[in-house]
Amino acid sequence: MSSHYRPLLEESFRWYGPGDPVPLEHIRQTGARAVFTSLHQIPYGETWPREAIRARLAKLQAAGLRWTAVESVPVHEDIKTGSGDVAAKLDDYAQTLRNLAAEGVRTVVYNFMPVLDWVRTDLRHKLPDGSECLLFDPVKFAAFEIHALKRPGAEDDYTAGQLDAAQAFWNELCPEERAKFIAGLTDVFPGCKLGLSLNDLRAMLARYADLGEAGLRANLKRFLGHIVPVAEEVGVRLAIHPDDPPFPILGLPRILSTAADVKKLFAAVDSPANGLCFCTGSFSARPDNDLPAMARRFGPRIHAVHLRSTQRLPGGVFYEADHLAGSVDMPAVVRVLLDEQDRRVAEGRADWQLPFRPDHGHTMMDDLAKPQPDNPGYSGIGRMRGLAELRGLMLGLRAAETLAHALAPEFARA
Ligand code: DNO
Repeated sequence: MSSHYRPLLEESFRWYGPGDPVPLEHIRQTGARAVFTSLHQIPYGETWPREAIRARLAKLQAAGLRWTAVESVPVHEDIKTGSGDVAAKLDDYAQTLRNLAAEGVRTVVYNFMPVLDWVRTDLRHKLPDGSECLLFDPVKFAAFEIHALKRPGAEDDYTAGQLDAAQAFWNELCPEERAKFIAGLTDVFPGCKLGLSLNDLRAMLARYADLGEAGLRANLKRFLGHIVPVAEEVGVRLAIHPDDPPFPILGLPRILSTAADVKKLFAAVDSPANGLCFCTGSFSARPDNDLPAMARRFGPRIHAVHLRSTQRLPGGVFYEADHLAGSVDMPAVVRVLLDEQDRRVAEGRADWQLPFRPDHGHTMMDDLAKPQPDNPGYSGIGRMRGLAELRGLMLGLRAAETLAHALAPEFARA
C-alpha cells in the first residue's frame, strides 16, 4: 500500500535484550521492522566480543527484525572525566566499533552525559485519561539534591520560592515515600539496573569537581579524536544522544543541549561519522530549541532518530506528552526528516534511510496492571500507539505530496 509513496523513515522499536518484558515477537506485531538494542550484559568499558554481537544478530534475525542501531555503546566515566585508565578505555571502545562493523552493525548511539543518563522526578505521573507518563519537576529535583543527597551548594541553583516548595514537598513524604523517591532518581536503568546508592552518586560527582564545561568538552573532543578515525575506517556512524533534560543538573556541566552545542560538536571533529541521534523529546524540554530548524540544519549528520514530545509547563516542569501532542510540532519535524531522506536518495547516499523509534510511551491499558518493570517509559502498548500514530503521520505526509503533485496543474491555472 505504502509502495505508491516514497519511502518512510525506518520504523524501529527499542529492545532491552532477552530480559525485556516486551518480547521480540510483540515488537514484530507493532509493525516495526528493526530494533535499537544493546548488549547490556557487558559491563561499561569492556570490549564487545564478536561472538556476542553475532548471537544477538541471530536472535533478531530469527524474529524477523534488523539490528538498525546500537543503543548504546556506553562511554565509561574514565573517558568522560578524563581520569583513570583513559587510553585503555578508548582503545576498548574503538575495538567494539571494529567488532560491530565486522558483523555489519554500523550505527552506534552513545551519550556524554556525566554520571547519570536521563533523569525524571516522577516515573508514574497520572494523566487525565488514566495513563501514566514520566515527568520532571525542578522543585522535586531540588528536594532530592538538597535534602537527600545533601550536595554542597545545591541551594544556589534554585530560587527562594523553589527552595521553600522543595522543603514542603520533602516534609510531606513519609520515610517509605522518601526511599522510593530517591530510588527513582538513583536506581536508574539505562539498560541494566545501576542501583547507585547516595554515596556512590557522591563519589561519582566528586570526579567532576574541577572539570567544568570546557573540561567536559575537551574530553568529548579527545574521545572523538580517537574513535572517529576508526569509525570512518570501518564505516560506522556515531550518533550522540542529547542531554536529557537539556540543562545542567547536580552542578554538572552539560554540553549537548542546544543547537549551538551540536554545532560545536560537529566542528570539534568535522566528519560525517561524527553525527547526532536526533531526540525530539530531549531537545524539546527547552523552549529555545527550534526542532524543525535543528532537524533541517543538522539533517545530513543525523544518523538515528527518537520521536517523542514533551509538554512544558510553568516553573520548568515538563511531562512526556502523546507522541503527536505537546510542545513538539511533530508533523513539521517528520516533514523535514522525510525531505532529508529524499535528499540523500537523490545524492546517492547508501545510508539514505533514517531509522527512528517511538521514544518512550505512556503506560496504558493492560500494561497498567502489570508489575512496574525496571525500564520506565518502555511498556509495549504506549510505544505501539506512538509508532502507529507516527506511521500514520508519515503516510499522510507522503500522500499529501502525491495530492499536491496531482493538483499542481490546477494551482498553475488558478
Ligand atoms: C532514554 C534514552 C537514553 C538513551 C541514551 C543513549 O530513554 O533515550 O537512555 O538511550 O542516553 O546513550
